[in-house]
Amino acid sequence: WKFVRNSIGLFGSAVHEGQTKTGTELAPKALREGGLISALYNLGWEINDMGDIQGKNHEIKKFKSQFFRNSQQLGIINGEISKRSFNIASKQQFMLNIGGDHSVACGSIHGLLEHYGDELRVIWVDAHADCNYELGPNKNYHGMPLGHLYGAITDPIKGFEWFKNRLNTKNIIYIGIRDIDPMEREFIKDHKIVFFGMDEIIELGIGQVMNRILKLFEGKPIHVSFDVDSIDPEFAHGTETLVDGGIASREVHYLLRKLAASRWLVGMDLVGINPLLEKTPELREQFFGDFQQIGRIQGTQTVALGIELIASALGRT
Ligand code: 5AB
Ligand code: MN
Ligand code: MN
Ligand code: MN
Repeated sequence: WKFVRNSIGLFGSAVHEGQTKTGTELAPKALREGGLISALYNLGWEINDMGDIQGKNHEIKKFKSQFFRNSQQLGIINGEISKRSFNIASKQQFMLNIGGDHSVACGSIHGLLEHYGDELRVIWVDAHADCNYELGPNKNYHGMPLGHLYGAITDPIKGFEWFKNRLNTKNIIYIGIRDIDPMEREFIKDHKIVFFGMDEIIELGIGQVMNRILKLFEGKPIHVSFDVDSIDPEFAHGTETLVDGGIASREVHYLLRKLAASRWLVGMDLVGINPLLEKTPELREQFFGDFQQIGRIQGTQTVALGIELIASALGRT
């Protein structure tokens, strides 16, 4: 693989349909208005901005035979994401997918698998394992994209007719997980999936964790799927599934800088930011969708942190 890249293929996945709260669909706009593009430009990247995929444009009024909540709609959206991700990878560009909830990682990873095949390695940074199947506990697809990519969901799902690539469980490593459902726990154990939970991060230190990961994935194209709920709520509270006892902000920056320095990083999802959850109900009501106002007033810390994290992953030292 030719790892030297000078341009980024970027798109937003304005999607909240993988769970029940609205707000994650506003994150691409918030990150753009917060200065994402100029931050990347200042790092010397050429940027091919493809704009945002709007979940709501695919609204299908009647969900007759849905497998999980909004399954048909998520199938159509992820099909589009997969196509974009594949095209970006084919052009030797860095694939940057701005979510949205974590349901959008199905498409981005599927598209990268199309190009890199079994060589692709995935680092999943998250408080959760996101590998439920058979509906999981909540029927929410944001907790299932990996279950789907691992091939554990075998039912054909309307909207997902394009879905064919599988992610080998040997080719993924989890970092930061600390809230796992029984079905996921069994699956991870049965498939001996490598993970560094919070205990391992504390015991080994993030430096040793990254050494081990980079040794295991040496010379392979790596994609990082980054859910902001991996971070301790102290630093990132604008997300819907807060789990206490998470990774510190300085440690996730280090993790991403290490990946950037390896030069093997070929893609990133940044998911889970919900700008509305940082606001008081009154402010949310008053300034719904108006990020310039919201940004001026208060509390876009998680959006700002998101921009910083992407910069770390894209070579800021
Ligand atoms: B996230 C839970 N495991 O399946 C489920 O935020 C939570 O993308 C999933 O990591 C969290 O509903 C999904 C309980
Ligand atoms: Mn997740
Ligand atoms: Mn999560
Ligand atoms: Mn979450």
